Amino acid sequence: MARKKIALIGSGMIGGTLAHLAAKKELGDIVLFDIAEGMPQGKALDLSQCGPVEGFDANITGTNDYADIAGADVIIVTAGVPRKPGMSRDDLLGINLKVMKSVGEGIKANAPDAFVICITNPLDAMVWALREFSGLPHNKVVGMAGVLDSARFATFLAWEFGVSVKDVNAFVLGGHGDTMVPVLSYSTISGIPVGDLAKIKGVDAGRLDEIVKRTRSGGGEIVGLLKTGSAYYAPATSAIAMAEAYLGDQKRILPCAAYVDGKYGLDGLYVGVPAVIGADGIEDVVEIKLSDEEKSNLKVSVDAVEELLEACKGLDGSL
Ligand code: TXD
Repeated sequence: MARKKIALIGSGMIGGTLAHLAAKKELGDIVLFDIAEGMPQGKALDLSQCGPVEGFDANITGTNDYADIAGADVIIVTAGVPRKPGMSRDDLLGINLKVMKSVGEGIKANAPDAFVICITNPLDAMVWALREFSGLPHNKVVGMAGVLDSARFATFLAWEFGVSVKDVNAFVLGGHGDTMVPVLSYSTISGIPVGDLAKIKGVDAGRLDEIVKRTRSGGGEIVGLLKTGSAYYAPATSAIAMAEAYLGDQKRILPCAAYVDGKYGLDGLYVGVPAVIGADGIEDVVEIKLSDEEKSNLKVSVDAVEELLEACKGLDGSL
């Protein structure tokens, strides 16, 4: 059986980390693509030289030519620009929308059978646009945010309760951004609902609220500390978990920005929901019961995503 091929569109901070993780785990051969000339080639060379030390077997190459992603099994997209001081959200949207157009066309022409994981922000709108521009089936295009947001939530819960992070199963729904919905009622520690353990351990509701707020602004907290960029280790490892679920037909239920049409009362848009990832890509979306408050929080989040989609349609007439 031929080795799998992983194409990384965007070879910046997350792209480089993705390549390292994918190589270490020997998920397949890796192609780093970027518009910056020399940079993906340089990173590929540097990463290749980790092989003898770390003992992994993967061919890692860098390119500026979409033809080199041909036949990719998995594509992870981080291409785009980050928001810079003075740039409005709409400015960012306009620039990254154009990037999604070129990436979508590159995928359509060269690797239409791939499972595509989008990471570029604003995530819920970019994954939708990438699907539109690539023309791939909805089950083969997904956004990464929920795995990361739940990992942040789980980290903060583990710290608060003084337990191993391995035992925390934290649950986040909705769009990636300030309106995301960390769902405490579905978050457990070794199967014990967080609310119950909070009572046992004397953690009050106000403290849990603070953890939810910190989760919502988890990305911003890191940007504030790094000053020159955003998080990349945890985003990369989260996307790799999704890629592994697909490549290994694992049927994992992971929170992802998946296409939802019908469930949760939604009418064809990408938003964070628990989704089953297996060999067919997104094989199912799990519709869980929500309290009235969670429902209304999800609505706020979905409204924010819809607003972004309208803005995208205004910026590109083909959408
Ligand atoms: O949870 C999530 N989804 C996220 C999203 C968590 C963290 C960061 N998130 C977003 O990922 C972030 O807001 C960015 O939109 C992406 C990528 O973040 P990264 O930190 O890797 O950004 P870099 O280092 O700026 O890398 C982006 C690369 C850079 O090398 C550019 O030259 C390249 O993208 N780029 C392109 N590549 C291909 N094609 C085009 N058109 C292009 N334009 C820029």
